[in-house]
Amino acid sequence: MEFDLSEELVAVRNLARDFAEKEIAPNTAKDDQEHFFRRELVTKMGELGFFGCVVPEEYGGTNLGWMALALISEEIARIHSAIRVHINMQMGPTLALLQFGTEAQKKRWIPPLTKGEILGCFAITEPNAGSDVAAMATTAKKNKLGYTLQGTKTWISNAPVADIALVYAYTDRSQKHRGMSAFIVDLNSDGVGRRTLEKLGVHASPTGELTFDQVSVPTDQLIGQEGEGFKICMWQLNQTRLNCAAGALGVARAAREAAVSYANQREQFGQKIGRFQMIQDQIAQIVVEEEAARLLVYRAAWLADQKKSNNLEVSMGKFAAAEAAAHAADSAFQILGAYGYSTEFPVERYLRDAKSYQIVEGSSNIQKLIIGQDALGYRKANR
Ligand code: GRA
Repeated sequence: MEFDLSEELVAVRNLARDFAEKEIAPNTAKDDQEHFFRRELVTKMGELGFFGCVVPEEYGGTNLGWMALALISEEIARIHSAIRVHINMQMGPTLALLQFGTEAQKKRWIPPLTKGEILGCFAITEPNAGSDVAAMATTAKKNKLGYTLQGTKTWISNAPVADIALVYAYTDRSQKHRGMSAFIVDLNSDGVGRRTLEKLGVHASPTGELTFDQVSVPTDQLIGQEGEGFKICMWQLNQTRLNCAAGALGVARAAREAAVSYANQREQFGQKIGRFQMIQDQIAQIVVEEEAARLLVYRAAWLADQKKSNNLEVSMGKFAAAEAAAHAADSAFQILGAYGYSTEFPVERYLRDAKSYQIVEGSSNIQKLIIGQDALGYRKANR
């Protein structure tokens, strides 16, 4: 068993840390307050190869692996969690194309997504289909030239700005989840509507609704076979979840660092508040939860790099990291008191952003369902 990062991974981590501290940090507070999406950050991350870690060189990637991607996401989310979301919006369509796309589809979309030249997103969630993916109502009806897409997707990260979307829709409702299909949809097509949605946190990553009113999708934009959509969706979610979990680690770390730093400065009752056992209790809890989550997430990434199935390990890592982030942010908030509540300090943002990790990419309850049913032998997570 090896716990040290290779020299290559240390270099990747340092590159991401440097980028986050120099290029993201100066604008973080302003972008959060103004709900501002900084397109040039996507371009720079593309240039640095951040979207190409699990992409072969022939499509413009670096092939450094899942561990590299996890380290990058953690470093970026430590500075600003919303910017971490940009990574997954490029990765969602890229990963589905890599695994299920034709050679022509890979060549068409993966290089520009990897370079950050076009913006991606993935559209699963609908007003009446969140955790229950199969309850979606969007349909893609076959016509002479391809498909006609009809329906509404909501809470889609990047919906207001993306160029293309990986969209899941029913081609045959009677087949239930076996009648779902996956498409790459050009979001500048006729009949596509977009509406921005406001939310508690993750402000610098725009979120919105996508409406498809009789949108034409050419046949060569179907990913995989008709009816493979649910399988593609579950596969894709397992990959993006891992990276999302790495983002949660970054938020947990940022909150823990803020709590420790403040506890070492603030004096009350004649001593640093870190000297009080109740503060030590809170710090100890968040340190251990963060570190336990990190080991779980890194193991899931390591398994992915070994090309071993890791659905169960990803769910464990995502659950642990989301909960660690939310608890660390809540504890930091409490330790900083009024300075935690203040919008002049970042801890209130950590708390707002941390809460998102308990919801997105499969809620904490969905992860527990996957883990619990696997443990009980009802449904194996790794298959
Ligand atoms: O046997 P079969 O052929 O009928 O197939 C079944 C099963 O074997 C079928 O799907 C198969 N399947 C899988 N195949 C491969 C199920 N899971 C997998 C898998 N992991 N890999 C139906 O199975 P089922 O168990 O009856 O399905 P279900 O109960 O409808 O769904 C299971 C589950 C609840 C886990 C699933 O629906 C799920 O993961 N729900 C959560 C949805 C989710 O994560 N949404 C995220 C939205 S995107 C987002 O949040 C973006 C945020 C951006 C960011 O910040 O990163």
